[in-house]
Amino acid sequence: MAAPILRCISRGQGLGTPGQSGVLSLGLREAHSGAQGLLAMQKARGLFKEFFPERGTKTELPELFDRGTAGSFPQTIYCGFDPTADSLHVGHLLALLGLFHFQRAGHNVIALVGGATARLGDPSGRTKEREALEAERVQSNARALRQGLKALAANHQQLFANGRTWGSFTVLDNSAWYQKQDLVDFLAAVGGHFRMGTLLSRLSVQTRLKSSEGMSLAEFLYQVLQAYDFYYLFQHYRCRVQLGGSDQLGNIMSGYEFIHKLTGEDVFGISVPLITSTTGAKLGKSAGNAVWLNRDKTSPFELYQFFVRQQDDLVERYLKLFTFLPLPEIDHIMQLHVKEPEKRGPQKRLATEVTKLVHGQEGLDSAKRYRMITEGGVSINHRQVTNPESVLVVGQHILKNGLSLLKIGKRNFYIIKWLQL
Ligand code: YSA
Repeated sequence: MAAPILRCISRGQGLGTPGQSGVLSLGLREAHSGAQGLLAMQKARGLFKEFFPERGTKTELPELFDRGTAGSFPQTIYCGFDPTADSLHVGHLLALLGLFHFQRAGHNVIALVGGATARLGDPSGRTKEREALEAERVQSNARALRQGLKALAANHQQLFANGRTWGSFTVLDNSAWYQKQDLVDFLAAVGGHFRMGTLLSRLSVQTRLKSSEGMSLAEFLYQVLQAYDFYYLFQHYRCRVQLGGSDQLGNIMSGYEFIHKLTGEDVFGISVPLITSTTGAKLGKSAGNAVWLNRDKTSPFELYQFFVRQQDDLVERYLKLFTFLPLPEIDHIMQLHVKEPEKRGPQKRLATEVTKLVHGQEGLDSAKRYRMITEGGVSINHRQVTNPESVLVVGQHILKNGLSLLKIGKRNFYIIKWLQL
C-alpha cells in the first residue's frame, strides 16, 4: 500500500475563499509592471490574460520573475494537457507558447500530461460529460502527447536558442503519482482540506449541475486532482505558477487554495485567452474543429493554410499570440499590409512562423511546395499539376523516352531523366 501522501507537510494559516473577483484581469498595477517585465510584455501581446490571485500574502507575482529578488530565480511554471486525443492541437499551442516565453527568460517549465486526469474528464467549459476513455486508449494518447510535446520543445530550442541558455523543458505525466495511490489514503489526507461550498461554487460545476445531464462524481472530483498536482509540483519542483487557458481558472484557484491552506505559501495562476472558431466555439477536439499539430492528422500544408486563411481583423492578434516576432516588426508588417492588402503578407508570415515552429524547416518547405502546386505553379510536360498527391503516369507525365519537363514557378525548368520505369 502506498504511504499516506501528505504526511510531512505543516498546516499554514488559512486564507478565505477567493472568488472569481480575485482575478486581476484588467492590467497589472503600475508596481507590477516593470516596463520590460516578462508578464507586462506578454500582457501587451495579449498572450497573458488574467493573473490570480490579485495580491500574494508574502510575495507578488512579478517579483517571482525578478532577477534582483534573492532566491527567486529561476522559477518553475507548469501547464497540464489531458490526453483525450493522440495529438496536441492549435488551442494547446497557445498555452505551450506561454511556457516557451518563460523558458526563454531562463525559467524552468513543466508540460504535464494528464494520464490520470484524462480518465475522469475535465468538466471545465463543457456542457456535456466527456465520453469515458478506456485506460489503454488514454495510455497510448498520453505517449503520443509526451512525444508531441518533446518534439515541439526540441524544434523551439533548435530554431531559436542560438546558443543562448534557456530554462529546462520537462515533460511529466500525473499517472506517475496517482498510479500507486491508495484511494482511502488519498481521501483521508487530501479530502479534508477541500470545502464543498467552494468546490460547488466553481463555474464549471454550476453550469453542469444546472444542465439536464447533471454531473458525475468523477468529473466533480477532477478539480481536486488538478489541485493536488499543483501541490505535488510545488513540493517536488518548487513550482509556484500554473498556466492554462482561461477555462482552467477555477481548477487553478482550487490548487491555489489547497496549497496556501497547507503551506501558507503564495502560488499563482496565469491564463491565456481561448482561441475560438469563426462561430465562437473554443477550438479543440470537443467542438470537432481541432487543427492538429500531429502531421498525420493535419498536414503541414493544412496547418499553413489554416493560418494563411485568417481574416485581416484577426491576423495582427494572432501574430502577437502565436509568434515570437517583436511588436515593432509586427507593426511594420501591418503597415505594409495597408499598402498592399492583396499580398496577404501578415497571413503568410503568420503561417510561416507557426508551421516552422510546429514542423521544423522541413515541414515548412513541404507546406510551401504543396502550396505552390495547388496554386498552379507547377507543370509537367506543359500540363499544370494542381494535386500534390498526383501519381505520375507514363505517356503523360513521363514521356516514352523516359524524360519529363518540369516547370516550377515562371522561370525554373528542369529535365528529369527516369532511370527505371
Ligand atoms: C491541467 C493541470 C493538471 O494538473 C492536470 C491536467 C490538466 C489539464 C486540463 N485540466 C485540461 O483539460 N486541459 S486540456 O487538455 O483541455 O487543454 C490543455 C491546455 O490548453 C489548457 O490550459 C487549455 O485551457 C488550453 N486550451 C485548450 N484549447 C484551447 C486552449 N487554450 C486556448 N485556446 C483553445 N482553443
